[in-house]
Amino acid sequence: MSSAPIGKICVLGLGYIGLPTASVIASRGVDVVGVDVKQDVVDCINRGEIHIVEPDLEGVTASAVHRGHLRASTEPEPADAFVIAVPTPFHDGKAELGYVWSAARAIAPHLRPGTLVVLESTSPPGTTDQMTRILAESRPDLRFPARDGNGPVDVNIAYCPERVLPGRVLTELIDNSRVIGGISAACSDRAKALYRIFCRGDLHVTDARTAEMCKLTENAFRDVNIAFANELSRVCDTIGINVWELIRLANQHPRVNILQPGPGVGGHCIAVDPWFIVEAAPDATPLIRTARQVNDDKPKRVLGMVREALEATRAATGRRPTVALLGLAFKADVDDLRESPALAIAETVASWNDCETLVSEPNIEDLPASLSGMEGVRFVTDIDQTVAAADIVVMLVNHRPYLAIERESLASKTIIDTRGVWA
Ligand code: SAJ
Repeated sequence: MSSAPIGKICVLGLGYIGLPTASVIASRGVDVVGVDVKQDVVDCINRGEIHIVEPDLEGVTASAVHRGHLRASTEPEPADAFVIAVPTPFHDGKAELGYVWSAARAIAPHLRPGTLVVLESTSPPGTTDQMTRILAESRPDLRFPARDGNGPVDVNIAYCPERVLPGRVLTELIDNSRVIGGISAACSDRAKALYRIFCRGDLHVTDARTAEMCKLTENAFRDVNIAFANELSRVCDTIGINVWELIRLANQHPRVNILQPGPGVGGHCIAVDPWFIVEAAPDATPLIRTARQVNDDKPKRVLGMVREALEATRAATGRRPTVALLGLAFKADVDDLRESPALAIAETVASWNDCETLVSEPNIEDLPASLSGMEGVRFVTDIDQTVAAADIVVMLVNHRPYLAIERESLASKTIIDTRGVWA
């Protein structure tokens, strides 16, 4: 094993995780080359700009680029360490690991004795072992680690999942503790040296499969707990109890901490990762699978409420109702629409074409393609005017600007509050 200093790092994938990671490491004075298959992303970063929304990231990236520590490219190049942060989407009941295998094949020619390879992408248990096999096949001239082997190796390999919360990535990247799962103990030690460059949190060492499963477990834990809150909201609707008050009171118990119901669970992590566990052990996961289904069912229930409110308004006024949909993002104060239940609800309401649909989303400039040009749908920016014009107000995302809406302005409206803002 080499304990040579890590002087140059190549980060593959410049998305929501790879770009902040590359920028933060470069801000510590280490040379970083970030690799992405998209030329426009590479060009954007090389200008010192960023292509995603994340507080404070633009300044860190710009300064790293201008000081010459961060560069982007479409091709990997030789480095002391490679960090793979490419997407691992889930389609048709299976994790798609093609981007990980492509990244492994792309870096294989650049490996040399002493190189460290860390996989950060959310992955099913066994992915890091499989990646090691692919690298070993590509480079028979080098010695690779084995789970139970202690012999000398040329390349160290580890799994280290990210844990950062969108919207707080820069602080969490530095302060959160991390789990590092080396293929061998020596690999973990080498990976620790990499994360010590920028991470102030504790670095907990385990094996690669446990680290892979740990990431999935954290997100499945949150999903199951949100499902509990969403199921409670359904129970409360059925028996006529205010779920927000109920949860607030139950949470006074010293060992109870219920999460918040919502319009469904979105984003590219919590709504996806639990399926990796279900795929790994389909017969052992009735709870995790059901939680996913409870959360996936929530947007349909919200749509049922909107449909009812539209019919009641039409019956009472004899005209086409106006509905205001507040928020499209997958959660508060981000611009990310991926897997967003709010967006899915807006798309369905728009497709009915039986109301005027006013769509507000303070974190984007215009309607997304799936809504723009649809009959009866309008993107609005003035929140008070929007509320004033609506018969039905649907609170989908508790973005900060919505918290200033005056209660009195809602007095004559039908309110569907999926976030408990006005509970
Ligand atoms: N949500 C609720 N009720 C709640 C909390 C969240 O309905 O009480 C909804 C949100 O509105 C959103 C979804 O759940 O639609 C997910 O939001 P989130 O804030 O819980 O999580 P993410 O997806 O932004 O980030 C998660 C985090 N994981 C955990 O907290 C266990 C983060 O630390 C991970 O790094 C990230 O997934 C990831 O990349 O895996």
